[in-house]
Amino acid sequence: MDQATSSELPIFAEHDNDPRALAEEILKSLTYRVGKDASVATPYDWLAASIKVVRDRIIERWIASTKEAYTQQRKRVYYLSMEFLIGRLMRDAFSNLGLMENMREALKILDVEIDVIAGLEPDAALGNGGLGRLAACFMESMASVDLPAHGYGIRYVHGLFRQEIQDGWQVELPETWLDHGNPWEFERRERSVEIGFGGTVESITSKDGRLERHVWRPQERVLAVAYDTPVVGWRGKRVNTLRLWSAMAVDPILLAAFNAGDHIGALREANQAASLTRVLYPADSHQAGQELRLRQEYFFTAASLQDIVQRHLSQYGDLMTLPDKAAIHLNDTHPAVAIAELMRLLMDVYGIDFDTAWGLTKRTFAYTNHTLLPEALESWPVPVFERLLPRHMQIVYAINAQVLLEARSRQIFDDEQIRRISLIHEDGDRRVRMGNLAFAGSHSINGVSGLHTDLMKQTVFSDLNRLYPGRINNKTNGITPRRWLMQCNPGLTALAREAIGDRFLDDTDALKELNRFASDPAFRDRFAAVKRANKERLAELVDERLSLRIDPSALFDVQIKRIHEYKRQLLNIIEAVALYDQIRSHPEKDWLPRVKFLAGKAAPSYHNAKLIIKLANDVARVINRDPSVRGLLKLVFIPNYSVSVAEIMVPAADLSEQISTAGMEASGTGNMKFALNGAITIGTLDGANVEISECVGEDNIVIFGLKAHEVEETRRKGYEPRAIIESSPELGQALHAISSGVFSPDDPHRYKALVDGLYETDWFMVAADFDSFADAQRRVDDIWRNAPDWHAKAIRNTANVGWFSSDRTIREYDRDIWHAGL
Ligand code: 26V
Repeated sequence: MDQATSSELPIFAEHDNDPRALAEEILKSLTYRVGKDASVATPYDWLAASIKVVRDRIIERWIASTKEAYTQQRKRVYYLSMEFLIGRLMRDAFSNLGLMENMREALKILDVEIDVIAGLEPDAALGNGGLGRLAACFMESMASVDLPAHGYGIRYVHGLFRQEIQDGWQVELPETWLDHGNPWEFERRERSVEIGFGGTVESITSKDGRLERHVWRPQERVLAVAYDTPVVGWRGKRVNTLRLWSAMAVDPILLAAFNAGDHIGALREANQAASLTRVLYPADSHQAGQELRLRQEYFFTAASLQDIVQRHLSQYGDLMTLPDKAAIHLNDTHPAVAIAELMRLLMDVYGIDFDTAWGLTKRTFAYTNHTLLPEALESWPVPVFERLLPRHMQIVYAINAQVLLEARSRQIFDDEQIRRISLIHEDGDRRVRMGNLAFAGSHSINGVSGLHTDLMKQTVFSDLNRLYPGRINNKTNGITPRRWLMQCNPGLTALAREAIGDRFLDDTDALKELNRFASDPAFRDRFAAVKRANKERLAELVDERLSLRIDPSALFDVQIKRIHEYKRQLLNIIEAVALYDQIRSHPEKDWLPRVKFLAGKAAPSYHNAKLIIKLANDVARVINRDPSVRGLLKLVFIPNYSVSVAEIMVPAADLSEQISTAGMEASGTGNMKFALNGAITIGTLDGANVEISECVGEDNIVIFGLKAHEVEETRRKGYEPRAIIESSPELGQALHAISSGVFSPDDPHRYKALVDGLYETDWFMVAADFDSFADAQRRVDDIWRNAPDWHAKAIRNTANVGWFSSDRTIREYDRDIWHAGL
């Protein structure tokens, strides 16, 4: 390219990034931008001052990147997501700009320890789990591979709740990430847009009685105010924008006038408006069902679409070219109402006919599905949808008529299949199926792992896939290696650079060169030393937070993720109980010291998930205090799991637990983070575990349990968990201990219903997989006994999972879906 690229910054002065110059700049920043003198500055002040110094450098590249997309008329990607689980931004920004070490030095000159102030930055926890973290990794990768992209979402005042463990139970407390201000965001009042809700639809007819157009007259209006955060790519190549919308009353003064001088009423209304973006919904497996959730979805979607259409029109002046210049991506169905909203804008505002609008819409949108769990598939009761979005309801009906017409004309579908294709679920209560809307309105529908995509074709979308063949495609998830290797594991990064040079920093496939070091005893020792140091850091955290001493030479066995029955933390805990029993009854055997770590949040309304947390804590209390265990087994539940906690736990893990019921975990991304950091996976052939196994080779992963098709067959033929439990003494004893109150003497029946559920239904096949899991754990023990062999396998994990970089994933999205010309 000979045009101005984002790295050429002719209009800006050169910055001096020498530590001394940076130190001076930080002092100035502290004085003039934070308004403090060094003698009274708090660590928070130093944090703000430091961020602002680096921010200046970011802003310049940000402006240049924005200009480049404009002048080069580049196609832009718009990633619409209800969640962006970003975590901290400081380390990310400093390190992607290559300023980490100089800033460390600069702060040292000022007597400030960078790690101390870095620890003060709150996590931006604007997401629940996998889907939100994926959006954050994608934002970083899109900037890193130089793709002009905008993320659109919601600026929740309260992110995912803070979890406290009180007496072993999860207690949810509000999260307040904005308390000390947010130096990364820029409020853009000038980009505010009005969003309507409710009201009526007027049909305008021409003189000759022909229907001309529809005018939606909303009853309520809320202002969406944009807050922009720069997203810095690797080596500062490009800086993209994450635009989060915040809700506000349209105009309190006007409101008051409108309310005929009723100021209290106006205030109440203003408050109500702002409450729209107050809090993130904390359930990630259950259809929320509340109207507020649908309001949130429409609010951020409509604001984003106005923004996108406005930007396109101001640059190109013609909506016919929208699909050539804009790719709008739906991160799950949460923003799927965007399809109806774009249709409304095209038809009602810009006067485009239905057929043309529908063609443009389909060419513009693409949709990613992230779960097959039926209870997580979104649908809205028609009466709610209609009351809140009357015009969109009409448009959904019109789209549905078109889809059903196409389906019927194919003459290959029976009535039942036609019913399944319909955007409206008609059995009992009528509901709008958001998945079907997203499918119908997109040219591409992708799953997030090979297995998940296959299952999508066979299950939820089998009929739609027959109606619109070729739309479904796979894009196996990825993770950003900047956060999940270079930043969280500087020791391993330094060791790899020494061994194979720097190429892997730009292309993780180059990690393959580490394979030849797997058999090098000296390298293995250094690899083991890095792991050991990471484990010591985690042990310190456990001591600090829980006053519990753990031995860093023990095997660190880690399962960290949302608490869900399908993820089977229960299987893991039951196995710990069985092992505890074995250690006590066979003290003569050569048991290996093991520490089992669990962490994760449960949806506040998810009874069994919360009970599983309590069980983990009850079992931990008993095992950790029992002298007859001689410290050979410890169970640790780390409270308030977050991105920042993961950044400490992932590099410290020896064993990665990825043990979901096969067919239920769409992909998993934690599995990739662990493997990249040299943990061995114990897992089922579920989600991306399948592909991890292919990459690292069967000898370097421990696979157990039923396969997805076997789970399905077993269920179909009639699964009888009781018989299985009765034939497995280890399992039977462990379950008996749990249900009879061995771990809950204060309330012996606490776990009775939970355990009875395993005997009676066991939907997640804990019993079916137990023996296989326990055997697999003993295979893990055997590998661990041979330390050089363990480390060789661990090295091969790091070496062979470079493919799971989200840079690769993003390039595939661009190649097959967005066509933004990478
Ligand atoms: C559903 C709902 C329902 C309404 C209330 C709020 C809410 C929030 C999230 C969800 C969907 C969660 C789906 C999800 O997170 N799926 C995960 O996506 C990861 C990224 O693709 C993938 O690795 C995980 O396997 C998958 O569980």
